[in-house]
Amino acid sequence: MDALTVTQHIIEQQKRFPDATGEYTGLLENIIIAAKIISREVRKAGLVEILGLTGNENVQGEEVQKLDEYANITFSNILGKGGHICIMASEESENPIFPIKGYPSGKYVVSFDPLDGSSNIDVNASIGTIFGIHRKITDCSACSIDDLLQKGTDLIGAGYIIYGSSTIMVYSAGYGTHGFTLDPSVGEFILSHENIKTPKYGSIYSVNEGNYNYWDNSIKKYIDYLKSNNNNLKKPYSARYIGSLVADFHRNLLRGGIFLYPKDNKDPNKTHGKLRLLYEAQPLAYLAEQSGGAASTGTERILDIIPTELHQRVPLIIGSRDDVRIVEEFIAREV
Ligand code: P6P
Repeated sequence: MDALTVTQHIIEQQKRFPDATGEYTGLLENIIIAAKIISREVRKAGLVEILGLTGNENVQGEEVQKLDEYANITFSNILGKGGHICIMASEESENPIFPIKGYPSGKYVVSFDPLDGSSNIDVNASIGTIFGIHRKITDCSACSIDDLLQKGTDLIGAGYIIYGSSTIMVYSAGYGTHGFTLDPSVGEFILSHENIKTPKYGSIYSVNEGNYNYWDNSIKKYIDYLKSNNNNLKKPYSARYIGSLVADFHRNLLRGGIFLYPKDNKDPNKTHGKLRLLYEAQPLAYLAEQSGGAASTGTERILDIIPTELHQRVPLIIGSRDDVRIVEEFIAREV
């Protein structure tokens, strides 16, 4: 197979649109450059004083790691100067982010989590960047939060970069999901996982069982079912939970399985689940469906949700299509 870079792949896909201006390709190039810079810093984090905490808290009330502050600034600056966006949302920023003063505005809207799983940085577990791309829907002179609060079915692209044993960018523009592995010796993302398809059911489940006592009965019954011999496999599923959404999602995307972060009544911030809709659940749901999988709150398709707040949280049940369906059946029975 010829080594195909992510840029060549995007240009190939752009040929589907004869009237394409190249702006979308330009935006993706900005994201790719930001990903390479963040990857470089993640790789050397243990060697320079950017491990540890900044002493600040983000809009979520979570301690901000130096590396995720760096990732947020890198992503915001490169896209904010690139001329392709008119507004952005970041997990690390309470308010929307606009193009940097003196730089042009564009026709795209990007929501991103600059470095998800950052609590794993100091223990060298895989972490990741997640992004979703919409077109603006308001007059650019009045770009507003309405451009950000769009449904996942209106996404025109989404992806993540996982900083693990290697740095891999997984991306879709609506024509399948494809993975590209960064070759540091040439500084290019090379096509390594073409047209990813998730098995329709898996043998892995990913959930923080420490919350078991705080879940709804339907989720408790479902996890008990997975651990029994009475499930669809006729043997217990295997538990795999890294505590880093991108890492858990990436494994299940390739191998099949189910990831759950349901709502729980342990923490008032998690009565709607812990994970955020705009820059975590939506982009990953888009990729899951592009790969033949599914993503739901348990009662509603993630991509159908109309966002109402920038940082709103949702329960997330995502992965193999048949596994997600079974969770929904358990929930429906309890209603
Ligand atoms: P818990 C990381 O902080 C994160 O946002 C996701 O990456 C991850 O899936 C989840 O939280 C882990 O949360 O409550 O299991 O530690």
